[in-house]
Amino acid sequence: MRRCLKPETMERCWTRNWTFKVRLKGHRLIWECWRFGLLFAMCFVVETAHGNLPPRFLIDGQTEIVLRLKEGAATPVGSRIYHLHGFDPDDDPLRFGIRDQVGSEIFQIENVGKNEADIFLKKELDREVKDEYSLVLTLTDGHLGEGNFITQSLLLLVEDVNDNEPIFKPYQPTISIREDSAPYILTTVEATDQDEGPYGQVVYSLQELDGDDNMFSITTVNGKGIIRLIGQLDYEHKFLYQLRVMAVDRSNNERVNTATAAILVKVLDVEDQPPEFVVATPVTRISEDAQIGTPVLQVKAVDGDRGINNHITYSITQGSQGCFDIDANSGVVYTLKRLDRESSHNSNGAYILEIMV
Ligand SMILES: [Ca+2]
Ligand SMILES: [Ca+2]
Ligand SMILES: [Ca+2]
Ligand SMILES: [Ca+2]
Repeated sequence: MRRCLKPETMERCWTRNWTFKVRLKGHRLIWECWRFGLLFAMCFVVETAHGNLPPRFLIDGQTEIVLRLKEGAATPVGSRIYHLHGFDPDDDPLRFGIRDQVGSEIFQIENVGKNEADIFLKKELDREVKDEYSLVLTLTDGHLGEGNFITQSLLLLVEDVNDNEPIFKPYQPTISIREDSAPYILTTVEATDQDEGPYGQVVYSLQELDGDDNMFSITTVNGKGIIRLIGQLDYEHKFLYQLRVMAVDRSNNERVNTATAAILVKVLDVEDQPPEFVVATPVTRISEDAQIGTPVLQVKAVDGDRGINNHITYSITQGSQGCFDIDANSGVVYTLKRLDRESSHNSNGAYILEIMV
């Protein structure tokens, strides 16, 4: 440029310089335009994405859907347990679903129309297995992107039904007690019931199977049945009691469930009874010429305490006048010497013997 001294030469140089600058600016212009176009395209894409408005659940201003359903047959499998509504500002068709989690398998969602769905029960509810389900419902309008959903929590509370019977824990089925026992606690039984509240509370009653004597009682204390001996036993009167214990739950507005337990009470004999004669011939006759050792009669006695059955021994305590004796083991009375009907030892030929066992 320093060599362009003449004005026209300078003008030409300036023109070239300007043209160069314009050319330079032209490239930048193209670049800027291209960059602007890219930005515009990106903005357009973003704008298009943001152009969708998300759907929402319509649940009357609640934050959580809470359902209360009775367990068992009271809520049959296949029941429609809830009806869902959704809203989309763009009027997109909606799809409801349920997030896969523990417990979600018992529900089934069926979409109805454009923006509704029904929730059905697929499996019977059992409060004693699971008493509540905390679930997450999903909703999409198809424009939220893969795996993206609007969510809504649903809490299902399973209400109790009296569907369990009391079950007795292992107990002592046979109990032996002495007949001279004073009143005391014989044993304690317990039955458990899985239901809730009164449906699971157990009360006990007692029945004696072949009699109505008030020999035993039962009281319910802290869910247990305390069985007491309250009467005076007598082995010789009765030595076996068959008790039936009934456990009943406290249901007062539904069916009542029961369970029974059988207890056998064996009374042990105590020595409190004298022996008893079971065979005692009141009168017998014998010839006065009978040989010594001739059997005259036989008595038989047993122990009054039948459960003990001690060995019985016999003896003559009075009236033999030296003429009779008795076999201590067999109870056979026999002559000790020759008899004389006219003897002064007897009265009119008769002897009155007193035999003791
Ligand atoms: Ca939408
Ligand atoms: Ca019950
Ligand atoms: Ca129950
Ligand atoms: Ca006895």
